[in-house]
Amino acid sequence: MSRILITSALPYINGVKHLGNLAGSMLPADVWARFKRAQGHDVLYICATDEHGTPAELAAAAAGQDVKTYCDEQHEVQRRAGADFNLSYDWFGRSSSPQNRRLTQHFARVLEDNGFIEERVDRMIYSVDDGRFLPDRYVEGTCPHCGHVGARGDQCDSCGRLLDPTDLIEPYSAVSGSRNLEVRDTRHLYLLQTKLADDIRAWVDSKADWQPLAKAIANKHLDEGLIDRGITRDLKWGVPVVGPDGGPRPGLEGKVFYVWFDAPIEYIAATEEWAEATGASWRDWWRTDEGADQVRYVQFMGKDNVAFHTVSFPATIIGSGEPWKTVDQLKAFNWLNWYGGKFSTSQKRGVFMDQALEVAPADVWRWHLTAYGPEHSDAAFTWEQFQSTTNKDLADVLGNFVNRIVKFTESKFDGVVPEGGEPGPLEAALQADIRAGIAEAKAQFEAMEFRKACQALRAVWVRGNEYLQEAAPWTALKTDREAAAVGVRTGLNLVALFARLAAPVMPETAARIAATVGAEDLSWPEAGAVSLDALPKGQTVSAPSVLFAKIEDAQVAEWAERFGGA
Ligand code: B3M
Ligand code: ZN
Repeated sequence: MSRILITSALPYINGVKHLGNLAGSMLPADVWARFKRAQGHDVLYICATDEHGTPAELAAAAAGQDVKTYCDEQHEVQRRAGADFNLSYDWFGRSSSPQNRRLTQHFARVLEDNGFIEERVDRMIYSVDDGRFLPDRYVEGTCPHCGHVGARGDQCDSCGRLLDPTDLIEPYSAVSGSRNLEVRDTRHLYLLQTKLADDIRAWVDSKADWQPLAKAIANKHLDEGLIDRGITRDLKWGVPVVGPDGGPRPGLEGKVFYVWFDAPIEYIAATEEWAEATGASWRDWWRTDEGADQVRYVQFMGKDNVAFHTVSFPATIIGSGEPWKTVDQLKAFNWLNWYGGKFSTSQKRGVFMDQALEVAPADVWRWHLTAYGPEHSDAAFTWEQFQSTTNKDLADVLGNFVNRIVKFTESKFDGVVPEGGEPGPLEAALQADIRAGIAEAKAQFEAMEFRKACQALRAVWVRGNEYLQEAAPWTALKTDREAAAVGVRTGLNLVALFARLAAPVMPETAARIAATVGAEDLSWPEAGAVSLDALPKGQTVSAPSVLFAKIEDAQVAEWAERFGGA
């Protein structure tokens, strides 16, 4: 049994996340956390809302609320949305917590002590009409790299490059739209990434296990050359910059840390929040001198977040010179597109987590977004594909199998796991194939190849259906009740097994499936030990109410209309 720390990128506080956010970080992290727990490992899955910076301030202003009230409400909304999707966070924290404030200020202090932070007077965009500086997303304009119009001051959504607001061509204020902008002097703290570049590269090179996408993005940023980055902002909401005595820092009064400086630190701080709430220790998860060297740390995120996790956050950690745990495996996802276009929180395009559950149950979404997610390339969401995968994989293959065999047991075998007969060659062949299928699914889950893992699961379910066709207990029953009993018993054992295999992806339905044959074990099955004759004979079974409802064409039409689609 090993200890596994899992984090998924912290969702910005600015509204319920869309399915693309879910598919690219929280959901695969949850599936993997459940897979690892089901194997008996000690898993700690941490997430939080990312509450600082311009996304929070702009969204609060748009909602007509003060930022604190807005964040309090939205944290609760996101917490509930996660719970409704059965995201099994051990803790869902808040980057605005006192723990994160303390830790962020700590990192800034040690980085400065180590010579990696310096004060600089910088030229920043000031909006005359708004009477304020415009950091990050407060400025929009045209991307100097790809020409995308409407790029934000911190990052271009189109080409993914990190930007500085002064890079933008034809900039305008995101608050007022004003183009009456000036560049003015303002004093800020800079993280001297140039001094840390060699150490960061050596660290990236040492991470042999990272997925290719993460490695490629990290190397691209390192090859382009790191620059020293301003890590403070002229904003009201955030972790305040303080002096050595903890009071306002002369010359930097009223400034806060940049959201991307404090957000990843919240991974640690949220663990501290969890530890304080539960009486556990957080240090043995994060300090390599206190046991965290035994921890395997895995991060999940969309590809736009990779540079921050492979370069910027490591700069903070490495520059601190302190023995913090760093990421061992980083799984990055591409974009889930909405009919070829983009999902967008700010433009409310696509399906959002809360609305999704009005359309279909969590497990149906969880399957679709895991089995057909944007893993190795962007993937386009369409209602037609959602209908087709739900009906085929879930209703026809898995749901139908469970229904058919359990109902047949109820009608012909008194609703109990029957005795009698001996497994023969059909069962032996089945067992060999099932064992191989489970080994394949396990290997793919271990490799964090979610689409392939789901394909392997589906193949096992398909094999079960083939077996039932061959064994045909309904036909055998007419001539040979013993032979029929073997087929039924084997089928019911497959039901219990399928539940265990489905559990990481579809936890609620897995429990329902297991319950149909009176089973409760949802641990991950060890392929070599799988038996198809393990259920107690005489055990009562009972058919489920519909496991997976088929999606009708009329529903697809209705949803396309409601959510806008093609
Ligand atoms: N909130 C960006 C995002 O939601 C950002 C991730 C922070 S991870 C420390 O895409
Ligand atoms: Zn661009």
